[in-house]
Amino acid sequence: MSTPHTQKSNRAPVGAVQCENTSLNLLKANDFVAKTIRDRMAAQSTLVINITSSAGSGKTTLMQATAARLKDTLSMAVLVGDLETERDAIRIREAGVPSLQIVTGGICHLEAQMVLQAMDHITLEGVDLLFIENVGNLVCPAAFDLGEDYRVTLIATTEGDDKPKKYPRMFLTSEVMLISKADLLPYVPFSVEAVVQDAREVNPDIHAITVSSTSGVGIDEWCEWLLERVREKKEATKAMIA
Ligand SMILES: Nc1nc2c(ncn2[C@@H]2O[C@H](COP(=O)(O)OP(=O)(O)O)[C@@H](O)[C@H]2O)c(=O)[nH]1
Ligand SMILES: [Mg+2]
Repeated sequence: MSTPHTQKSNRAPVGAVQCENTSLNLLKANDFVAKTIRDRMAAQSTLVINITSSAGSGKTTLMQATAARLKDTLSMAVLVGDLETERDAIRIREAGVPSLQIVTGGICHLEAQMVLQAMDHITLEGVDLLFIENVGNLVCPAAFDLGEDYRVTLIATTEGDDKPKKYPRMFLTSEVMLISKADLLPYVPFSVEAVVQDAREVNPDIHAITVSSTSGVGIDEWCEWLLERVREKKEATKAMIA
C-alpha cells in the first residue's frame, strides 16, 4: 500500500535525523496574528484582498488600473511586499492611492506579523478596500494567511497555461483567478479555456476573470466584483454590530 503524501513529507530518510516540523508551529503563530488582522478589519468594515502571483504577472499594474477606476468611488490603500526597494509603493502612490512598502529583506512571502506591523504606519481608518500585494511567488505565499477576506491570484498569458496544476496550493486557496495580460493572447501560446479547466480541477469554486491592465479588457468586471464584495463587507459589519 502506498504511503499517504502527508506522511511521506514528514518521514526522514535512512541515516537522517527525524526533525520536528517546526514550520507547522510557525504557521499556527501566523494564523493567530492573521485572526487579529481579520477581527480588526471586520470591526472597521475594511475589505482586505491578498493579491498573489509569480513575479511580473502584473500585480502592481493592476493596482494602478484599479486605482484609476475606483479611487474616486471608495477609499483605498495598498500594502505591497517585495524583497527590496520601494518602487511598487511609489508607483501606486503616483496613481493617487496611499501605499506603503513592506521590504521583506530576502523573505519570499509576506507573513501576518509583517502586515500587522505595517498597519501601524498607514492610515486605515475609513478605508473601504485594502489590497495587500504579496511578494511575487506562486509557492510560499500560499501557506500564509494574512487575515484577508479574499485571495486573488493572477496568472499572466506569458507564463503558460499549465501553472494551476504545477502550483496547486495557490489556486486551491484563492477565491479568484485573474488571467492577466489578455492583450497578449494573440501572440502567445496560451489557452484561457485550458487554464480555467485546470484551475477548476484544483478548486471547483474558483472564479475566473480575464483582464488586461493596458487595454482595459475585463477591468470593469473586476471592479464590479470588488464593489460587490465591499458592499457585502459593509452589510456584514452592520449585522455584526446590530
Ligand atoms: N502587455 C501587458 N503588459 C503588462 C500588463 N500588466 C503589466 N504588464 C507589464 O508586465 C511587467 C510587470 O508588471 P508589474 O505590474 O510590475 O508586475 P508584478 O511584479 O506582478 O507587480 C511590466 O513591464 C508591466 O508593464 C498587461 O495587462 N499587458
Ligand atoms: Mg509588483
